[in-house]
Amino acid sequence: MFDRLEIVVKAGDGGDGVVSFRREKFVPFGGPDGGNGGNGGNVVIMADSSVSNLRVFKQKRFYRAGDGKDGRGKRQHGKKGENIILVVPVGVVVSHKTQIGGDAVIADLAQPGQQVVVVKGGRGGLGNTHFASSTNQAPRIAQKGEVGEEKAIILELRLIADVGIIGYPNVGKSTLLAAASAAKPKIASYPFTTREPILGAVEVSSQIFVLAEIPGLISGAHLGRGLGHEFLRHIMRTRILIHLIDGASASPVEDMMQVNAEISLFDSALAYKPQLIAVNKIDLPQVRSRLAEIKNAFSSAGTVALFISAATGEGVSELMAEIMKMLEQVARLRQDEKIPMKVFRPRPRDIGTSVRKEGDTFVVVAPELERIVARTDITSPGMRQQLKRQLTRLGVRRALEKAGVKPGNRVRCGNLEWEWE
Ligand SMILES: Nc1nc2c(ncn2[C@@H]2O[C@H](COP(=O)(O)OP(=O)(O)OP(=O)(O)O)[C@@H](O)[C@H]2O)c(=O)[nH]1
Ligand SMILES: [Mg+2]
Repeated sequence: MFDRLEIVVKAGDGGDGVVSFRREKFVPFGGPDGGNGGNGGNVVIMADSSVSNLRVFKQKRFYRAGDGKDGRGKRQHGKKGENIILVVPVGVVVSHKTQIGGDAVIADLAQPGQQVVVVKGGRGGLGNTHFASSTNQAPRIAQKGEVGEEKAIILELRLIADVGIIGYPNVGKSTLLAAASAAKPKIASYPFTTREPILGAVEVSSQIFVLAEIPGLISGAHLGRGLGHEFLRHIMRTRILIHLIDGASASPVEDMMQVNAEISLFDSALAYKPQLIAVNKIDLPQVRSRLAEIKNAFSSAGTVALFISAATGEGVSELMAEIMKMLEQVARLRQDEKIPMKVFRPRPRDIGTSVRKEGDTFVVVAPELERIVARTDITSPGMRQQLKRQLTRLGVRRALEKAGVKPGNRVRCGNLEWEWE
């Protein structure tokens, strides 16, 4: 199951604006008519219930939206670049790698149709028409298109189940899922029969909840043992856990404690998730004969256990009714909690201006200036003039002077290097 992977997305570059003048017979001074470049396309990620896994992203890792076309004369603006929409299953959490390391969540696509723009296309440059003014009627400047953003994006599929069944291998999780829902998981008398989480819908007095079997929980699962910790992530999304225990085990209470220790090692928040303990396989004579003993052991440990036989169905509907009650309680508790469903787009935080020296060159780090520089055609005197104004406006001039810049020194910002004057 491919449920966490990284892709790289690149938004389209903006088209360049152009310098052009009207040329018509018998019109001696045609005005500027250079059009703007088109904006680059965005990359959008959208959740849709028609897909169930992230397999396609395993094959193709790089996605690029269309570039904007350059503007042309006669005030013709360049065409916009095409957006691309990547369709993912419902339940995908989209995050991106931050520069300081680690991931930052961009969106939790928990509803069908929910979408997020992960990288935005570069803006098209303005044509010279835009720069005409009363004092400059024949501007020879135009902006270059902005470069589209590029990001490493992490897609992570998390199940959306209301209730998760956890427990050691072979305790009867699949059998319980099959008994309570229409799901048909494979059942066998050896551990790790179930290798991927399986969902089933459970109906209790005309209300429905989704139940999931979470496979692969053994000691050391949080370290990647057994099937690894892949599936432990899914538990985090569920609202309640059924903690299933094999009644035939030497020490059911010990089993419970070990599994709980394991999940809280993976994420301490899991220790607080509501749990219902169910002891399974009570149809077996050796289990039935020690029911009272097991019950006492659990109550000495401070918990109450329900007793079921997933194989014969004994106690299963009572267990599900109890779960339904717990779900309603949890829902009531949650009503006050604001669950952020809105898709948001964090903006990178500006880290301000700084200047350092590399040999004889002064290197300026100023995110906003870098963005402007990337869009400036430095060969045009008009744009150089504009750049100078921006240097002052953004406080870069002051920072450079403070660092001791003198006319004739080399200064670099982004990809642009020039001589200080
Ligand atoms: N007697 C009896 N056997 C059961 C019961 N529930 C499950 N079993 C048996 O226990 C074995 C394991 O059952 P599964 O449902 O596959 O267990 P699981 O927890 O899903 O196992 P994995 O997916 O391998 O981790 C099978 O042989 C089942 O027939 C029960 O209530 N009574
Ligand atoms: Mg199973």
